[in-house]
Amino acid sequence: MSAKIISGTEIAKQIREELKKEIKELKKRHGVTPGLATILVGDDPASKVYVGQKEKSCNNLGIYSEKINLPGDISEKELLSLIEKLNKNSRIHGILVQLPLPKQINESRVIYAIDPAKDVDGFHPVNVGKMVVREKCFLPCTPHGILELLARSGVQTEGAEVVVVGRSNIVGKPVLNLMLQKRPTGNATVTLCHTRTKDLVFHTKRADILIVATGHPKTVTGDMVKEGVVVIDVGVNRIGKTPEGKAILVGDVDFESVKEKAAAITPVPGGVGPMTIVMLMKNTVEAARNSIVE
Ligand code: L34
Repeated sequence: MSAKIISGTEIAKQIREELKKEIKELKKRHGVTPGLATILVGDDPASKVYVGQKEKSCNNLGIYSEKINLPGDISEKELLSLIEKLNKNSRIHGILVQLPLPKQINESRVIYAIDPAKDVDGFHPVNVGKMVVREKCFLPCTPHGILELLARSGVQTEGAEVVVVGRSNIVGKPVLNLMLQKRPTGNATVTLCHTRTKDLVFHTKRADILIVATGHPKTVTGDMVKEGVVVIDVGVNRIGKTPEGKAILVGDVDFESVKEKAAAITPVPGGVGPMTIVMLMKNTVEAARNSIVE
């Protein structure tokens, strides 16, 4: 058996079409154009690509965007004062500070500085807390994108054994939380594995749905999964360059061996990545809508 490929590229396109309509409505009815500020500190090649894609997606949808590139040696104080200004800027509904940040900057101070109403990444502790207790808030883009991918490709999560590998604040922990909630796209039994898990294979073999976000290539191979599993590969690892100088990308899952056993699997590229971007657009539109005083 060879797995069905779950295309994030295709599903993201569907969601973009839905968003285009909403954005038109917002403009027509309320005269509001959603606005996103993206901040990139330094010149990490992967971060540059991701922020570039976010800006491109804004342009494609008719979202106003400000892309701010700061030198890698900028001080934390300067970054915080820029965020203060954006918090007050009424054209900007969403603020995104691309992570990771250089060493001299304390990431959590930066995240705290963002107005939670403009925190379209859903990283501010106010939003994280609201997510956990299920109040209305911005959901983090990658985990929310994963839920949408599953729902829109017809994968049932209710009562499923979901195994997450990786415990980061931006993927593992929030996806664990969303999946265990009693929501139409969750309601699963969830296990989270990490570097201190005693018997990783015991858990991965039990998974109906396996979500892998370890940040390392080939964390999961075909012999570690059961027949018929649905695999979501969150990783994007740059493992070298083609002779033409293009980056070679692989996920956290050994695609070739796992696809022989899986019922469905997301590819890298073209899986979770495009979903992260489109969910950011969705949050930005929501932030703009929330800003309307009726
Ligand atoms: N603040 N920092 C903040 N918010 C985020 O949501 C992110 N993330 C992660 C890193 N730092 C962040 C992203 O945007 C990872 N991430 C991200 C976004 C998009 C893609 C991958 C990671 C993506 O579109 N990947 C393409 C391949 C693009 C390429 O590298 O050439 C894909 O098809 O998977």
